[in-house]
Amino acid sequence: MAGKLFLGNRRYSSWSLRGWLMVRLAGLEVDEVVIPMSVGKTAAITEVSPNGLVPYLEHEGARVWESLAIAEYCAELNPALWPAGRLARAHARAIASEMHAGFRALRQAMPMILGRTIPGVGQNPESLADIARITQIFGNTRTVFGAGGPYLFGEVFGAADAMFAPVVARFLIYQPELGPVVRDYCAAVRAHPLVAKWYELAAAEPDAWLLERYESIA
Ligand SMILES: N[C@@H](CCC(=O)N[C@@H](CS)C(=O)NCC(=O)O)C(=O)O
Repeated sequence: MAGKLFLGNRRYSSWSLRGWLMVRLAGLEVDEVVIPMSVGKTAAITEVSPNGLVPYLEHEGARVWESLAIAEYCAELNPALWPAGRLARAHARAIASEMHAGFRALRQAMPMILGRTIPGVGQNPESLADIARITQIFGNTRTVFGAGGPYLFGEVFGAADAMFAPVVARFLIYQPELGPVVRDYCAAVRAHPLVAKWYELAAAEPDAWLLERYESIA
């Protein structure tokens, strides 16, 4: 193997899902090291990762942390992670950056807990404002760039889709009111073979990794 990809456990680690999708889309041959997360800082993550966070990638001498940097590294090896046209590529980078930098209210109110369905939980004015902006992004991107396939930029599931995959997971868990375009996009992302594989691996994680803090949300 050409390196290692450090991840948090799949049930909860939304940023790890992004990094893992990038690495798998680029076809990097790396060992996966899954670290069960604690509430607060996880000592085993702090020990291995330069910024104390996962995902963290070591590949052929490169050390890459931050999911967006992992996306760019992977796109150097497989340029199809970003769409081909200049305008589409600019838009993809803009929405991926907006995701990386923002939507804190949504992320805090609706943590990713794969395998749960808790409709209506987590809705407050701030999280609903984030959802409104995200659905605007999905709708606008699909309309302008999405012809020819079910993903944001059409046929190819790329880095922008990977950045938003954990948001799709949250929409499926918390089921806020969504229009048909967004519902169809969510279904397409959930059905993507890599996303399906992540859910499968999450479901196989040991019960000892469950955290009361998340599991008690109802
Ligand atoms: N900005 C970072 C965020 C990464 C992040 O917050 N990861 C969480 C897990 S989803 C983490 O490592 N938390 C620290 C811990 O659990 O100790 C990125 O884009 O990769």
